[in-house]
Amino acid sequence: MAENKAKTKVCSWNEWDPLKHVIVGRADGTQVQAPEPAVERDWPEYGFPLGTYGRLPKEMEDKANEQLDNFAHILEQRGIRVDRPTPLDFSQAVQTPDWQQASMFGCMPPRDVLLTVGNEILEATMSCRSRWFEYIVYRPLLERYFQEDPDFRWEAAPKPRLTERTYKKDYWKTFNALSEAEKLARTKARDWVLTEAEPCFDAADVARCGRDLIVQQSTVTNAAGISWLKRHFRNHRVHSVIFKEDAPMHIDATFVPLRPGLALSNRQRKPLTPEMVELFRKNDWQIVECAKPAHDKKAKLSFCSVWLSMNILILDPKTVCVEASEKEQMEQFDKLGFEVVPVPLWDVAAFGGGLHCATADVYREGTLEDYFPHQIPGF
Ligand code: ABU
Repeated sequence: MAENKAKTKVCSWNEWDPLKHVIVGRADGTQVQAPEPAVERDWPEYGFPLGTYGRLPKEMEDKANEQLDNFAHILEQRGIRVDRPTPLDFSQAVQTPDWQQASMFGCMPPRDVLLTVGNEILEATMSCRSRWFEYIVYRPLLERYFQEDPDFRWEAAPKPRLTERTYKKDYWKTFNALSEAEKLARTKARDWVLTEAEPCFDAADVARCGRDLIVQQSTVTNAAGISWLKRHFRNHRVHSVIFKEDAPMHIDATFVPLRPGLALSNRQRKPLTPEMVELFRKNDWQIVECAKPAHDKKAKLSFCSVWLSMNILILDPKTVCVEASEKEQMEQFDKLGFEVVPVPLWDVAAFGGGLHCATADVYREGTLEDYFPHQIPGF
């Protein structure tokens, strides 16, 4: 791909303004992570039983990269500037003074690490030891943006210690033995693997709607992380939300704002909390349930769900990229008045996600707006 010499402007306030510049991840060297308190992988059917780890198969990596390169090309053909991260050797062991971790993860879902709000890009804390150093793959880009855009605010949330205090001991061992009802009871109690010892969040738990940031508390984002975001984004209203899902991770396959007045909601992870319904109702937003996903089970070696069907990239309020196998989801967007751009990306699922996960906004043409002038006290 020819190097793009265009000068940079960093700014993006929401998920739908016209997209002009974006980062697209790469599959190179992605690992099935070594076990750690935050993550346990157990995929004996695919050669990775509990306790084993290592690089995803080369043929899977090649297919994923082919689809990511094609996605980047589709965006460039539409005049959108695309930047890519710089992979590291993710098989290497990493350590801080507090812990050692036998492998890293990869550089596919930039959305998990980078949160763009206005002219700021915030590096998220992350909550897995294997992903603690992942910000490094984006540093060449962020350094360049910093040099080229005098208004770019480059921020990093406090790096968490991720000691034993950060995690509930043996959380996944007991969780996996629970019934579905017991798992959902844990969700209701916001009782997941993270303690509240220190702020932790992934950027992909945030849905941006101008002055309002909808933040999901999840297995990777704790209440302290949301509190940190509230204190950091003082000119925004940060709403902490949960959905009916047993092990939530990232809001972008559960609740997706599409354009002013319209949002897409997961048809299974419901009902939404009353405060959330009320906020959207009071401000004349319509919430529609997503279509039926094309796949009935997770992709091979993927920790992401079939709800990647609604993990879309909005190019502007009338145009949306949808994974190419998701026929019903594409039809729904067509009926909602969108031009649909089909993008094959299912082979990327094992590398951390779908079209929204695979990207991070650098620039969308638009301004900060208040789409929710009528607020709900205490929410
Ligand atoms: N990172 C998005 C994946 C969320 C999900 O699998 O539902």
